[in-house]
Amino acid sequence: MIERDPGPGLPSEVEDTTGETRAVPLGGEALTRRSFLLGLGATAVGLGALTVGQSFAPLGPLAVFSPRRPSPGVVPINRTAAEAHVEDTASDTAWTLRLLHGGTETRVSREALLALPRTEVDLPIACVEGWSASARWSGVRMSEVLAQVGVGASSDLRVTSLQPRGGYRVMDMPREYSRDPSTLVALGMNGRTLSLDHGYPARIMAPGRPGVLQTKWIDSIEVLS
Ligand SMILES: Nc1nc2c(c(=O)[nH]1)N[C@H]1C(S)=C(S)[C@@H](COP(=O)(O)O)O[C@H]1N2
Ligand SMILES: [Mo]
Repeated sequence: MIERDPGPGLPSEVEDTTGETRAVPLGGEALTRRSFLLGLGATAVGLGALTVGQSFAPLGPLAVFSPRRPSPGVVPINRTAAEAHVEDTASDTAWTLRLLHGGTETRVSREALLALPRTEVDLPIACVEGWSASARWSGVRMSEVLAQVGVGASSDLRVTSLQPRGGYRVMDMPREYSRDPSTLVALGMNGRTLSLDHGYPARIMAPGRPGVLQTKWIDSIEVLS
């Protein structure tokens, strides 16, 4: 299997200041049909806009001519909201993030999350299927979310997805990640609201973890210890 090291993913190490997204397919990658359409969209802007809506970021000249990143593209969608059976639950305006801590549950609306201090980080999604793609993510630091319910950042967490079943429904996050200032409950990508397929209403983005742990469509965050 071909894998590209995404690096430690620190914000300073990703030179994407344009807000553009670049995918680097590494061969042998089973891109979804939608991702394929996204690729087409890069050369046919009108079609792309119609086809992919929020997921599409127009490519500028820098992306085309950059010698270091010769393959312009977008962040592929590993599994769509439809495929994960979350279209209804994830687009429900009554959605709340459920914070489970010390035997209690606190529900935080998306509006309330948006009202918290916002952080932006450049982080790659590195999928074991053989691609890595960087984007600028905006959201609320995990430490800030935990602080809302009086929980210290240095906590072991269990994150669940709205996804009803499947191996990526539950993700454990050790404290070294939850306390990292780059670990976000992400609400936006490349200057836009997160698209449904990229994890709306909220997803995890953490540095130095494989794509499989960047949980989309968050339902709950449980404080384990
Ligand atoms: N709930 C959920 N989260 C998920 C997945 C999933 O199938 N379900 N796929 C994971 C994998 S394998 C990858 S590589 C990334 C892809 O994120 P993207 O689709 O926004 O690029 O999401 C991760 N988060
Ligand atoms: Mo992945």
